[in-house]
Amino acid sequence: MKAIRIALVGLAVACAMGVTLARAETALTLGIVLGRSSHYGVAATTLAEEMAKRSDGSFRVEIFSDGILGGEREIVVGTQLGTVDIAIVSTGPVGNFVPATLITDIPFLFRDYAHARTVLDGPIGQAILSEFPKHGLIALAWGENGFRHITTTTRPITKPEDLVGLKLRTMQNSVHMRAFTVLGAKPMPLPAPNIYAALQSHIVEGQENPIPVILDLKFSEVQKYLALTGHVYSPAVIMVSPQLWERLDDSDRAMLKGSAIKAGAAMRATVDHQEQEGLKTLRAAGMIVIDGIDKSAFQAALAPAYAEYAKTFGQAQIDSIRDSHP
Ligand code: EAX
Repeated sequence: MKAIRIALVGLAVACAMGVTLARAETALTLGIVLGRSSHYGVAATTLAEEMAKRSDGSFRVEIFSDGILGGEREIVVGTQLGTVDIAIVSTGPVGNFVPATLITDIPFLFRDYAHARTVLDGPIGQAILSEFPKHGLIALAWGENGFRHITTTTRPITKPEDLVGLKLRTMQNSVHMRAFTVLGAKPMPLPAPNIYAALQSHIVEGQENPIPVILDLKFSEVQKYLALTGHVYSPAVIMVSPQLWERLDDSDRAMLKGSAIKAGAAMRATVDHQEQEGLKTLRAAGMIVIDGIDKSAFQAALAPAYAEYAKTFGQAQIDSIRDSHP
């Protein structure tokens, strides 16, 4: 009893002297499928640094990169279960959990990066993020994966007809898969960590991804052609588990959200940089880059898919995105 009294007096004295008692350190698990130097890695590192700075070191974010926790689908499941605290993933597989994100995956919906970023940071994009909690996920901010292009092993893609019969790895995304089926390809959905081996063993003849992903996963080692189709703008989402969110007070929630927004901005800046530099690197690695592709031919060939998207999402909703201007 006497010892407790002494401890309490000591605590009172310490508080009176304005000594702030250091909070116990909280370690948070963050999952990404790409490497530390990728746009996902930069976002993860930015978020970790921001959290450490804003919390005086009481939050330590442990980054599990390179698909150590599995593909993006597995990372999202882990976030729902609470085994993953923070996830930075493309919207690719997210539509299987939060259908409201699927509209952003429609081919040729976004004109350019400025258009996409304005829409996602505006009311339409924020409304989509607000759909996550009802599906067991807390979305804090949009990141960015980038405009997707097609790489192939043997046949260069210059027009829609070149896709006919092509075994093409896609994300586990129904909007993407429908589009490539309508174009005559054979979509094979695989998690990102499996793409390289599938290309190397010719299980698939091609894949489609933004330049930063093509760089990080070293597809130039197993792909000869890169067709700059830019057929889909691929958003990324920075999300946390409900279990973590419930444990945080309002101040820590604001800190985490602010750190996520900063991470999303760093991700976009990295995409800008890697898009600039990436083509030089990929050409130097031996890839044959096909530019000047007639995107209107792909859009025309996608007409049946667009008719289905209009039924699924509503033409008005699609037009509200397409017609938005920065
Ligand atoms: O999010 O799976 C994909 O093609 C994604 O673009 C990649 O995992 C980065």
